[in-house]
Amino acid sequence: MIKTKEEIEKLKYASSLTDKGFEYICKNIKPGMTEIQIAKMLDEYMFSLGASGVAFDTIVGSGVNSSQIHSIPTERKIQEEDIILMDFGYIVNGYCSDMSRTIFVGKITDKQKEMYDLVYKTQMNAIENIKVGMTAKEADLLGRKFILDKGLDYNHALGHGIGQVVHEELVLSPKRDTILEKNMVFTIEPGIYLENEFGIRIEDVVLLKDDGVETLSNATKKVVVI
Ligand SMILES: [Mn+2]
Repeated sequence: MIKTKEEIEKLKYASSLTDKGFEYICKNIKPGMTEIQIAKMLDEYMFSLGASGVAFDTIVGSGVNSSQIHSIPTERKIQEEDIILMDFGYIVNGYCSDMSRTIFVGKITDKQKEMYDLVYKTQMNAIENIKVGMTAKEADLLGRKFILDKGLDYNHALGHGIGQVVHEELVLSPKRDTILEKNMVFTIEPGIYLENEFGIRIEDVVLLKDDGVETLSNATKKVVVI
C-alpha cells in the first residue's frame, strides 16, 4: 500500500496523461455522438499518448445514465443540453490512473449546479483535511460530510488505493480502521446519484505526504459547459 519514490513518479505520470485525456475529450464531444463513441475516442487518444491499456472499462454515462454509479456506455446520443459523467483510467508504464469528471453540454441547470458544488465542496474537504495517522473511516467521513449534511449519501467508498492494479486493498470506507500512512496513493471520489435524474462524481488520485495530500490528477474541476 505504501509506494516507493519510483512508483510515485510512475503514478504521477499516469495521472498527468489522464489530465490530457480529459482536456482532449472536452474539446471533441459533440451532440449526436453516442456514449460508446466517446469512450472509444478517449481510449484511442490515451493509447496514442502511450497508455498500454485501460485500467477498467471506461465509463461514459449521459443524461439519466449518469445516475448509475458504474454505467456501461450505451448507444444513447448526447443531446444539445446534457450532462455526462466520465470515469476513466489507463495503465501507463505498468501503473494505473483513475479520474472522474462530470461535464455539461449546452447549459447547467440550477439543481445540477447545486449538486456539483456540493460534490466539489466535500471532495475538497477531504483533499484539504486528510492527514497521516487518520483512519480510513475518518477520511471517508471528510469526503462525505457535506453531502450527509444535505440529507444525501452515496453508496460507495470515498476512495481506494491504486498502483499496479486500479483497486488495491486500501479502502476509504466507513467500515475500515486502516491507519493512513505517508506515501499511500489513493483516490478521492465522492458523488451524488439522483435516481431517474442525473449523477455527479468528481475523482482524483492523491498522494499522502507528511503535510497532507497532493493531488496527482490535476484536470480542472471548475464547471465545464461544452
Ligand atoms: Mn476510482
